[in-house]
Amino acid sequence: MTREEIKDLLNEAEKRFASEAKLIQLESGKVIFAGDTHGDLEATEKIIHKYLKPQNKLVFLGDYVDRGPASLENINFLLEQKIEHPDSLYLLMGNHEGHAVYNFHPADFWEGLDAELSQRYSEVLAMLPLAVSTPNGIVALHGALPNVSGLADIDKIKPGNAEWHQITWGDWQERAGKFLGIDPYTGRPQFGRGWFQEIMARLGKNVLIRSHQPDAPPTMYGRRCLTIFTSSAYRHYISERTIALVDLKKPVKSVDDIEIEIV
Ligand SMILES: [Mn+2]
Repeated sequence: MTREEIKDLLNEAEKRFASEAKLIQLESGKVIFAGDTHGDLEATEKIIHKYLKPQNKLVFLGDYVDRGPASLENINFLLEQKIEHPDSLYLLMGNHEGHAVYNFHPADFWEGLDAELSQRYSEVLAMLPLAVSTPNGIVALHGALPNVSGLADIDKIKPGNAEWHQITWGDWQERAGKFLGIDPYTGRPQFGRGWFQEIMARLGKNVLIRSHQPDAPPTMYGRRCLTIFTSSAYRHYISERTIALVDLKKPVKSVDDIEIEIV
């Protein structure tokens, strides 16, 4: 794509995201959740070509850029698809889309852009929605659960605030406790079983689908927390790219009610 084409794409995407709430409520059909793709364009294309259909909703859980070989192509392809299929495809925000909001290094995608494009990608990607809710018991987001009193509060979360940081940067640990501190090596906030149970009760949901943490156990907290990851960029942690398929007609009580597929 030329520079002018990229700027046009970002302008169009910006208009689209301006009309979306931070909390996306899906009502019917089959929902396909994809985890972090991190510059793995091949994974993204495979999922889009197989599942982007009128009867499906497709949700990507954030982290489209950095780490993998084709970050620019991956995010541009997803933005084009979003503009073409606004009611079938949803792109949630991950911590890597918030580089300008909360800086980190290394960030090969962001560090490879010039100042003008870096600013435009930052402005547009900071508008991405933060979570998905389904009527059959699921909440989905990038990392950990935010300290909100109910689902409606998610719409009030602003990039950079405490709840935004919990969603986009938060890790889960399979042990007791609520807030377990900041990991000294990664700087990521750590949360335990007590936090999971308390916030899930406030949201009235059974299962959390999230990504962000490729070395996390795939299921935690009595099979109520599912971590999927959909990028080859983390092959040293995970050998398979996973996605999750959910039929909104069936109640979801645990991960056992969700279909996991390898792409
Ligand atoms: Mn992440």
